[in-house]
Amino acid sequence: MALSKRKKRLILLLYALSAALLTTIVVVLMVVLINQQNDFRHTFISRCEGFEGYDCKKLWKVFQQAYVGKSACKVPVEAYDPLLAEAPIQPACNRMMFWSRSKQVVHDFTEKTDCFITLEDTLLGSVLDGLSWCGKENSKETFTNNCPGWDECENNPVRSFWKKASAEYAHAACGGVTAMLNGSISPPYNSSSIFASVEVPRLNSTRVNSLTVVLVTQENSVSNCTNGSFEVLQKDLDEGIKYKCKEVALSWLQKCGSKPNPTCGPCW
Ligand code: DVN
Repeated sequence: MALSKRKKRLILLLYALSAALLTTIVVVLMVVLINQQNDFRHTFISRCEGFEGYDCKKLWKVFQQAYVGKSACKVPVEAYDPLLAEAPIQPACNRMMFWSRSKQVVHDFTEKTDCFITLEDTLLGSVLDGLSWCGKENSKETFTNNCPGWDECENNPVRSFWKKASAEYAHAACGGVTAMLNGSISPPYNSSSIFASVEVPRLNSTRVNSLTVVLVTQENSVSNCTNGSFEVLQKDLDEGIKYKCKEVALSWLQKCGSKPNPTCGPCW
């Protein structure tokens, strides 16, 4: 039966409304995506400008070349070679701190004085700390959502960056270095961690003379300096680097770390 004119008009109106709604959704998503990309770029540039002597806009371009237009699981560590060449890690002999499964504790401790630095205090470590990013094939955009998780694939943009930066940080290490590890887990030295798999093997005895492990303990601690994984650590360590381990209570660390320490007297 032929549709009445009224019904035809109603169907056309519904089509028009659906098209308008779809267009609105696409536009809103585009605006959100553009804002997220701009926010990420703005965060990168403004954090970078907190460090003197760097061309932050150039650094942004070099950074993007590592992952933009690439599948988010096909960004190898080497993709960041130009970035680390543009902003190399500056050695800070006797002050370089490594860590593993203790990110909050170590940064709470190091941020209060100039006695120690971590990778996250360097230009690139600071600019990208806590951020997530990726690209995709045939796109010139930086995405910050729906990127692969840390363990989702080996060659994801974030994990490859931290492996590259960690390798360079360890390569630059000199003098006596320190590693703050977590006594509340076992093993405290985990061979699959970045510290064990990337950084320890790159501590070079021609530049590094000692490694002090600061094992942070609490009431629930399950590990101490006799933990078997520290035997593995000593085997992994370049010959000639003196090793020692200190068990330090978190409460003492928080107390000692919060006092002014102009001479950087030891807390352990
Ligand atoms: O020495 C430090 C420092 O130099 C750093 O660059 O590498 C060393 C720490 O890496 P790690 O030994 O692998 O220690 P973690 O605590 O296992 O992992 C360090 C960070 O990698 C974590 O803090 C995670 O970053 P995030 O999410 O806190 O910004 C990330 N990470 C490691 N394993 C992860 C993971 N993120 C998600 N899922 C995982 N399984």
